[in-house]
Parts: sequence; structure tokens; C-alpha cells
Amino acid sequence: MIWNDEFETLPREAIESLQLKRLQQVVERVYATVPFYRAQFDRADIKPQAVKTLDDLRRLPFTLKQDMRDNYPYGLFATPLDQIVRIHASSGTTGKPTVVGYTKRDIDNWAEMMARSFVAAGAHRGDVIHNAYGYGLFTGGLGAHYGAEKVGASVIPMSGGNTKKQLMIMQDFGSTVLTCTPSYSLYLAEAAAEEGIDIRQLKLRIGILGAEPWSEKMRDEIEDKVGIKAIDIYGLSEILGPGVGIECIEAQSGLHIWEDHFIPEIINPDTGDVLPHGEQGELVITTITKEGIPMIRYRTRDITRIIPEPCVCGRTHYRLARMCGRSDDMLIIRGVNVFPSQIESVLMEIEGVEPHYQLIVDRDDNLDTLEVQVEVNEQTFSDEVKVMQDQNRRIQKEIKDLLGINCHVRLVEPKTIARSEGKAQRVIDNRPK
Ligand code: DLL
Repeated sequence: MIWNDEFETLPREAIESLQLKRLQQVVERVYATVPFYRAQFDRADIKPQAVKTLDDLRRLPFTLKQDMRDNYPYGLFATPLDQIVRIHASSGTTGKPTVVGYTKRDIDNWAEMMARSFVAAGAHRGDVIHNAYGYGLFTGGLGAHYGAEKVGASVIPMSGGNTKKQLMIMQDFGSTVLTCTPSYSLYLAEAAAEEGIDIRQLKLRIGILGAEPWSEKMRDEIEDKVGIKAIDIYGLSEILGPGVGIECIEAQSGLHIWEDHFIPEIINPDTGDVLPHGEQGELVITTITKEGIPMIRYRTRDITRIIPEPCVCGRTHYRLARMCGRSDDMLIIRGVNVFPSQIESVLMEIEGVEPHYQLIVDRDDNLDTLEVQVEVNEQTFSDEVKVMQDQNRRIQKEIKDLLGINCHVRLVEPKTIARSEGKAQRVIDNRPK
């Protein structure tokens, strides 16, 4: 099923001509209303009228998270505050958060994109959507909420936390769709088992999971343990919140990005050069309909590639491959680039290993060290030492084969690694800065 037949199946030429028209409008507007953009364009010696084709986009300067910080809180808003009906912010790990504002029309567009996303994921009117994304400054809760209402489904505004209550409500209210982070869906399954509930027997059909990186193997694990179809959803507060892109249930392969609202580019993160479709690099997004805080060539830091091939579902909007991590989460260990998701894929292949892990990075005698802590199941943990040793060696060897680095593996007892109600913390980097 498709929510918005007209826009989701536009032929490529129509998408591109709409994009160009909207791009020209937004560039004119930010130049006229946002001093930061005017200064950026002037410095690059480019006037809005110079954008004559979609390719001209590459002549415009990038916008960085730091630019949002420098203009904290409202400096990048393109409308006066009396037109802004909602403010969200993303929790910066250091310092001030980045602040975004939405006009009434922005909120409507967001709900439209989330409605498309729910329907693409296989949800519809009549579904009971159990929304366990956090409500608050984080965009997950309210973003999913408005979309669910727009679809006409019954939304339960659970927010995060209070896991026992979540399970009770899920059981009693007959939740059919779960929205939360992938790691929290596994935590729910585990907590259900502790309560004597078989989560697989509940009415849940679909999980719409995102806000953190996860691997294909993690999907298998979730589908098996939670008993749902697990659909990947992508978004970031600087651009919209959840619903920038979503997998369709037909293919479960790549996330359609709503190209009538966004223009995606993939760049080489070191040189800033735009890469051809299909090549992996950093995702850059330009918003072409946002009013409150339009973003011109925003560097997301997320690593992916564009899949331009047509999709079986009939949607014509390009897909983005599953995010393989963020360039700033990429660990450089003794000179080797390592994404936590690569290690996750290795771990998930190993029998008896649970999908709960943490990577501890440190420095010893000027040498980087990596310790992989991963839980094993009760069975393995009670097996003879030899079984554990074999498993340990196997993980070490597979990581060495894949990434070429030596690591220390620590198999830990079930339930020793901290569970998260939101985004999981996979990496602890103790190296001196
Ligand atoms: O996480 C918005 C969101 C809410 C998306 C609910 C999906 C579901 P932020 O807190 O601003 O916004 O974090 C954005 O999270 O740049 C990615 O690095 C990461 N991220 C989000 N979705 C995915 C995903 C929300 N599906 C940052 N896969 C992004 C991998 C993801 N990483």
C-alpha cells in the first residue's frame, strides 16, 4: 500500500523538476532571511540566481552541526518566532543542544512523511501503534505520534522507560505496531521473558525501528526474538526527525528518502567531492520544503550510499542503504577504520552470543586497544570453560579476518551489559583526548 500515490510514484523527471523549483525557492528564501546563509553564499561568491540546474547545488557551501551551535538557539531560523509552533532539540553530548523550529506547515509535512513511512512499513488504520520513542525535546515520540494519527491508527503515547508497564499495555491493549529503537525492542523481549510473557505470542506484527545504527544480523535477531517484521527508519532532528527515510515492507532493502522534500547527496567526507550513485560516503541533505529552519547541504556524518535502482514496491524515490554508522563514531584503532556495526555483524553470526555488546577502546603504552564485551546465553555460560574459550577465539579470529585488528574478547554473563531505553551506547572510548 502507498499513502500518497501521487507523490510517492512520481516519474524521475517530475521529481527532478519539482526538486529544482523548490530548491531555487528555498535558496532565495534563506539568502533573504538568514544572515548566516547570506554570509556563506557571499563568501563562496554565489548568488541564489546562479542555481539554474540541480547540479548547481554542489556549488553551494555545506552546513555543519557546528554552524547550528554557533547560531544557538534561533540564529538559523528563516521565519520569525511567532510562526514557529514547535521547538525540538537534539541532545548534544557536549555543550549546548542543536535547536530546530517547525512552522505549522512543517508539522503537517512531517506528519505526511511519517504517515507515508508507517504505510510503507505495512501499518494502517486499525493498527494499535505502541509508540515507545521518547516524547520531549527528542523528535522520536512526537514525530511518530503525529504520523500515526494521520494514518488513522490508534496511537498509544507510551514514550520510553517503565518497561514492565510497557509490556502490560502491549498485552492488554493489543498493540500491533511497535515503534522504538532496535536495542529497546530486544530489551522488551528479554523483560517479557522474565515476566513469563512470550512476546512472540502477542499481537505485535511490525516494528518500526531506528534512531541508532543496527545491522542486518541484528534485524534477524529481532525478528526472531520479538516475532515481528523489523523495518528500519531513519531521521535526524536537524533535517526533520524520524521519517526522512524508511524501508518498505515489500523489499526491506534500503530506505526510501522522500525526494519531494529532500535532496540527498553522497560526498567523500575528506574532500567534500560529490560521489556517483552507488558509492559509499557521507550523506548530505538539503531540505526543499522546510520553512522554520531550512538546511542547505547539511552534512549528516552518516555513512551510506544511494540506491537509484527501481524498487519492487513501486515507489520511485531513491533508497539509501542501511546506515553503516557515523563518520564521527568510526573508531580508528591502530590506524584501522572500524565501524561498531562491522563488529556487531561478526558477533551476531556466532552461536550462543546474545545481541548485547559494548566496545571498550583504550590506550596502553601508546597503542590503541579494543576490548569486545559480549554477553553469551545461559546455556553457553554454564558450559565447560573450553566451549567459552573456543567461542572467544572464534570471535577474535573473525574480527581479525574482517578488519585486520587484534582485539581482546570478554564473554560476559547474560544481562550484565547495561540496557538502554533509547539509543544504546555501544562504544566507550577511554583514550586520552
Ligand atoms: O534519532 C530521529 C529518529 C527518531 C530517527 C526515531 C528514527 C526514529 P537525532 O536524535 O537527531 O534524531 O539523531 C540522529 O541518529 O544522524 C544517525 O546517526 C542516527 N540514526 C537515526 N536513525 C538511524 C537508523 C533521531 N535508522 C542520528 N540507522 C542520525 C542508523 C540512525 N542510524
